[in-house]
Formats: sequence, structure tokens, C-alpha cells
Amino acid sequence: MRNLLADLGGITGPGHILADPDVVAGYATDWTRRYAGHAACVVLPSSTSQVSDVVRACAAHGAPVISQGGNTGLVGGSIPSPSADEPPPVILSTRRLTGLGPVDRGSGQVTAGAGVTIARIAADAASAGLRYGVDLASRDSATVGGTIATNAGGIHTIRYGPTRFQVAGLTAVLADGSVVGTLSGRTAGSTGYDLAHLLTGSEGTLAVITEARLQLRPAEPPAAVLFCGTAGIAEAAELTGLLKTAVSGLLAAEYIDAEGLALVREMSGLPAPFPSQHPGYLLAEIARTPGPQDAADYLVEQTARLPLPADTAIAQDARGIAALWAYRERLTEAIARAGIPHKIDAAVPASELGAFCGELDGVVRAAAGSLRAGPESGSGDQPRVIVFGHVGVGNLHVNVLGPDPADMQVDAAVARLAAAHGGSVAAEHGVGRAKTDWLAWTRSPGELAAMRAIKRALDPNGLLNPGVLLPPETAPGS
Ligand code: 2HG
Ligand code: ZN
Repeated sequence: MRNLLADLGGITGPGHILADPDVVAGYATDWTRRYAGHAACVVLPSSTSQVSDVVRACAAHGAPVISQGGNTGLVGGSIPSPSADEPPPVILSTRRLTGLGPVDRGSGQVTAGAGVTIARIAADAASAGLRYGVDLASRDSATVGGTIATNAGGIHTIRYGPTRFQVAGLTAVLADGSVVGTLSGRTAGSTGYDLAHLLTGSEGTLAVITEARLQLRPAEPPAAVLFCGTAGIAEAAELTGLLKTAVSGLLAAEYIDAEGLALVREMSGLPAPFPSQHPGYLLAEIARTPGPQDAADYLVEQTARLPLPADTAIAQDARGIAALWAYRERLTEAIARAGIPHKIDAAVPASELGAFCGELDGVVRAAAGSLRAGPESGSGDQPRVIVFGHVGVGNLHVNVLGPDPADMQVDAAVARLAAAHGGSVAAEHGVGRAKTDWLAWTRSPGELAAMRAIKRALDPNGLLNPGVLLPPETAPGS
């Protein structure tokens, strides 16, 4: 191990190898504090060529490489395994890969290092009169590399699609240290397998992404945000469907259930949005469309035909818009302050959202029944179930406070329920370490075999993020 650290120090300079156990523990523990592992050290290369040398050195020492961006993941995908592996893995942090090229106004593209934050890309795009299509509450820490590795979605997926839709090219280092990819941003040309899109969503298991060419979008400032009190997720989904066809620029459609609103208000002191409470709330953001009308006329005209609930607040100025977004944006932080949550990021078809949420409480209670309650239980030691997320694309975040964070029964039960409703056990957060055992509920045996074949071909020694995304292979005959 001493040789490994010396070899890595020879590549990056010894100042960029972190081996102090307390410092390493910070990188080896995720944002939720639910996943933690062991690592030999953290290495911070500053270029693609240094990443290549680091991967080669780790391969020579047989040390697994765990790539990590801003460490904002929620499923343990950039956290080493908790078992005391021999040899211990190396966390390859991309935080020093912060190069950001000029926005190319002709193509509307920009080249960014894997360690550039989403907030920085957004600011850079805005200064060129453009916007980056991926935005999420963790924008100040989440990185280009991490969001590509997980194919992150965020609040504007309904408008621009997930990260995959923004990737016009990338550079990555494979397990043997070779560098692949292109940053030309060329969109025409079909010459076989598309590595950029194969690596998007591969969660660090096939390569270490070092740079990306990102497609930016025209700036679409919001004209208004609607905040509606609804009878629950089914009504919120129905309203979203109506909005999708009635307004031309639906930028976001987000859901918060009553428990989520109560918690965010409890933790942040935000005022109640309406005098009476509702089972759920829909936040819809609508873009200003080009044309002579001002925002108010536009909104009146576009929404006049819609059966909006009586309790609908409409904000049209920046301050009012930010005040309504605060209920949604501060939710994850509010939950984290209340305890260590079970987080299940699932996708469910729009037509099944009502049924899924209708069964959710019962399923959670049944699964939690046999568990020791943690200190964050709801009243009467019942688990506290919070549902929110990107209703416009059927991506819900189920958070459960109360049951022992180390136990996965509640998580598995919710994931199974999503799969039973034709959904996916993972949506924008990825599979990570948390969900590998459930992949077969969503992917067919043929698909899993193809995924394994790709992994074996690109990373025959299982060097990159072992234990993430794919479940461990069962030995023949076992
Ligand atoms: C969001 O949509 C993030 O705010 C985090 O994906 C979700 O905290 C969560 O469960
Ligand atoms: Zn989300």
C-alpha cells in the first residue's frame, strides 16, 4: 500500500493524495450518512492524462477505483464498499478537473471538466444567453461527471430530458488506462457503438469520465409558477397532463405530499401556502414564450381553459417564484435534518401513480412492522413517509424516516411496489450499491446478461466501482 501511495503521489504530486483517515472518511461517507466504506486514500488528478496514469497504477496494484464527483449521490454509487476489502480501494475524486471552455455560440455547446459543478455550467450558459437543461437542488456541489455517470434528471427533465439528452460527447478513461471519446460536439455521423451514451448512466463501472461536451438550450426564463393544492398525486398527474398540452413551455411539474410540506415548514419556518391543507401540491413552472404578450396575458390566456383547483397560487415575479420553489427545493435538506432517511427514487407510469401512492403507506408499515424504530419515527413510532418528485416524468422520491437506516426491508418493499405497477426501481439517482439486488425486478435476464457482458469486456478485472450497479455474479453451481 505504501508503494501505491508513492506511485499515485508521483503522478499527481503528493499534496493531492489524501490518506489521513478522518479526511478519507469524509469522502467515503455519502451525503445522507447512510452509506460509508473504507478506502486506502483519495487521489485528486488534474487532467485526463493524470487520470489515465492513476487508473493504470491502481490496476498494477490491484486496487479498485471508485470515481467520485461532488459526493451528492443518494444510493452509495460513489462510496466504497463497507467491507474491509484487500487491497482497499482508491477514491478517484474528479474535483480538480475543473476546466471550462468558452461557450461556442455556433453550436450552443460547451466543454467542461468532470469536476465542474452544475451551478457553474448554469452561470456560464446564462452569461451567453443560454441555459443548461439539467438543474437540481444540489447544483452547487453536483458535478458534470457525476451527473453524467448517473444520468441525473432534475427539475427540468420534463422540458429538456435527462442528462443523456445534453451529452454531445465526452472523454473517458477505461480500466486499462486508455483514453476514449471525442469532444468535437459533432452530432452527425453514425459509426457504430456510441460510447458517450453507453457511459452515460454507467455509474463509474465502465470508465472514469473526465470531460464532456454539453449541449446548451435557448434561455427560457419562467413567466410564472403555479402552486396548486390537490387531492393527491392522481389529480396532480392529471393537471400536469392538461398543462402539457395547454401551455407551450412547461418547464417543471413537481409534486409534494402533505407530509413533505409539513416537514419542510417545520424545519424552515416557511408560511402555509393556503389557509387550508391539501393531500398534495403541484408546482408547475411555465416559460415565457416569445411574442408580444406580456407574461400576465399569456398566463391568463393559456390557463383560463384549465380546471385549476380553487387553491392555486400564481407567482410571476422572481421573488414570488423563488418563494413557491422554496417548498420544493428545501425538502431534501429538511428531511436530512429530521434524520437519516430511507430514500427510494422510483419511476412509475403516470396512469399508476395514484394506485402506487394509495398502497404505499400500507406497504411501508408492513415492511417496517418488524423493524426497530429509529429516533426519527413519526407519531406513535409509525414511520414518517414523504412523497415528492418530478410528477411530470413519473419520477417519485419516497423518503421514509423512522426505521433503522441500516435495514433495507422498507426500501425493497417500496421498490417492489414500483415494479409491480410497471415502474422502475431506480430513476434519476441510479442503482448505486443500494439497489443492485432489485435490478432484476426492472431489467430482463437478457438485458442483465448483456450488461454483464459489456462490463466484462471493458473491465475484465472488475477494477471500476465493484459492487455498484450490477449485482455480484453467482458462482456456477452455487
Ligand atoms: C430532488 O429531486 C432530488 O430533489 C433529491 O432528486 C431527492 O431527496 C431526495 O429524495
Ligand atoms: Zn429528483
